[in-house]
Amino acid sequence: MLNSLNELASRLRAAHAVTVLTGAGVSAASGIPTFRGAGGLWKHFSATDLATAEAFTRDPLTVWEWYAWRREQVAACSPNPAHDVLARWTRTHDRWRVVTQNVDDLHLRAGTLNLVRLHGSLFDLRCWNGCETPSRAWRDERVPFPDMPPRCPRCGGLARPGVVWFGEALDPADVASAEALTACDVFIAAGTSAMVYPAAGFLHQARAHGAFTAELNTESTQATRLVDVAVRGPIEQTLLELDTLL
Ligand code: BV8
Repeated sequence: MLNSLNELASRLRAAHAVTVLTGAGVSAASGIPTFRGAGGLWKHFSATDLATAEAFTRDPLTVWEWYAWRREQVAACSPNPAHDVLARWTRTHDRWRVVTQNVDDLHLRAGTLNLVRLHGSLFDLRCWNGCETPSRAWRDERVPFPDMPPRCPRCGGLARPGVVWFGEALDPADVASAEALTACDVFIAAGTSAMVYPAAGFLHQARAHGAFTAELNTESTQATRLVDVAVRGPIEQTLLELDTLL
């Protein structure tokens, strides 16, 4: 592990542009269950069951109860050293950037600059009826919600979570920002199973741009065979170690 960490550190020391794609593994040490790990399930539903427009159409209250449960978890926890190291990197290196699949906003709370949030936020809401075009998200950090399910303040209709559900397109502006950041010297897949697209595709694009690629994860993933170095271990530790080598 040490030589792949040293290899990655020497590449980072020489790098101008660095892009880190993060997943649920980065928030695990904050107490947020990952999607595929233990505890990722809510009642007996899987994330891919509930995180769809079909599930919301069928049973909006159950889907809202799941999102309310996740908001309460996130509100009760704090960013961990993995978030802190990445946030400092973005503050001390203009072209070191974070692209996240996480909807917990812990990167924001850690002070990450220029964060690209691919899948939205648990604390943004939108109108389910689309009473406004283009639909604009509004911020709502109240935990718990005074009334369930939450309503659109504009039309009184049902509100929906401001996240990107499976089968829904990502915001083209976020995809374009992330794609531009694949043109980098070092691309790191951090705490992600690299199973969900288009997010998992950015590693391929970075490789095509000739970036040095690395994976930080406790176990091997879909991305392991694609990267130049794979560093095994809890990311809240490996990022701290890596940072001391810079
Ligand atoms: C779309 C928000 C089309 C909601 C999320 C190509 C091939 C195959 C399938 C597709 C494809 N293109 C599109 C698809 C379909 C689908 C998809 O990818 N399906 C997968 C399941 C195969 N993609 C979509 O539906 C996307 N939309 O394609 O639209 C379209 C286009 C135009 C017009 C109309 C439609 C939308 C995808 C976004 C879905 N929303 N989240 C919510 O959160 O409620 S995805 C959600 O799941 C997360 O955001 C994240 O992206 C993903 C979970 O992955 P991870 O974050 O990686 O978490 P996971 O638990 O899996 O892994 C954790 C990892 O951490 C593990 O490896 C573990 O070992 C590691 N770990 C744990 N602890 C630690 C650690 N590592 C280090 N340290 C630790 N301590």
